[in-house]
Amino acid sequence: MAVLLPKYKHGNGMMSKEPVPDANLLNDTQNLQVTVTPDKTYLVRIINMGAFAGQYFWIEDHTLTIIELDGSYTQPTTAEMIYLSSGQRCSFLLTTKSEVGRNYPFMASMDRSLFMMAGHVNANATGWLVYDSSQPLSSPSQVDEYNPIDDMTISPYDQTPLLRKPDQSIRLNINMKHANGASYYFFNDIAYSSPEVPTLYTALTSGESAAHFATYGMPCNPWVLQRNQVIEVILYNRHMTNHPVHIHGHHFQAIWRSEPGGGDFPSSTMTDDDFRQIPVTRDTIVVPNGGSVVIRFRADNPGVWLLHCHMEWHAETGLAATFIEAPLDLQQQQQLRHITADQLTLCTAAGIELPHDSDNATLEQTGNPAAVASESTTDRQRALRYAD
Ligand SMILES: [Cu+2]
Repeated sequence: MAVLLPKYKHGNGMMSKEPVPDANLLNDTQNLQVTVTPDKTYLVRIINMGAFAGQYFWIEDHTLTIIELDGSYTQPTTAEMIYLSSGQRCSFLLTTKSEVGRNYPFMASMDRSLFMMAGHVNANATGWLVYDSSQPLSSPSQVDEYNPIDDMTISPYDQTPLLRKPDQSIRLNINMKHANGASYYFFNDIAYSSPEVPTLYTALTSGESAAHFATYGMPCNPWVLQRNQVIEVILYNRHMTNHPVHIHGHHFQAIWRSEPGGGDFPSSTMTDDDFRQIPVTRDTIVVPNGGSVVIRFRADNPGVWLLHCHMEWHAETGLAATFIEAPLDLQQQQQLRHITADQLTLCTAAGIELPHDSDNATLEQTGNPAAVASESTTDRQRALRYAD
């Protein structure tokens, strides 16, 4: 990533075409063998830890019983195939067959519709459930089409009903552009860039100003959320491929999703009665190309949380926004008086310049904004310019 990212960002013939993986891997290998015994139920946890490609996954002649998505337990739901975008997770129960006598392949197949760059790709990784090591490892059968279960149809284990009547509705348009030889991804025409003062410290040190979005500067695409309100985010994907959008700090309800190419969410004609009444709960959702998705969550977790595309290339070139949730409550909770040594280590690792005078590394919650970075151009100064 560190080698490829500058090339991706600045062209070099790639024209923001994401590097295509050379090969697919299961547990860092190919031809993975998992020994199983008959008549037994296994819990299988699976994560797409890749930076870019979505994955189809299935086990030949076996049914998966999904019980968890992205850390949120679900009603047991059977599926023949699942799709995991980068960053998505799933747990399923797998009951093995009674008879022994052959072994069964399982497959992970990369979603090649995402690939803009031509070239040879070994998109499939095969492994085997090994019932009998004396038997051959047969080749997987061809599939005619990918037909994974629609995650929107899966309901949460606790049957939490739809969060109705959102207090705040946030619209985010996904798009990308080339400019000056570089490529950028946008939510609402803003390509995220990291503020000079980390947003958390701005929230903790700017007193009542922390409750105003302009305090944070537009480059971090800030949205201030009020405590315990129902927040709705409508994601419009104006781009030609899908984007898996992930939020920190919450599981959300995914209450509506269009088909690919399905256009904008018809907000003027939809009411709460038109949504799934017990919607799927997860933290990463695929927003289809040329389509849209509606998610909701309750702002009950004060903090500074990123919402971003889980494809690393896009997150790195701007597809991120910052939710500053209940910042005044956060100030009360954190009672942060000093930047700890741990945090200073993080700053150093992130290349954030520290004040020369160590006394300046003290945060006082006096209502005096941006206490840690009074020099140079600060996030707050940018914000004030914006406010003008
Ligand atoms: Cu993306």
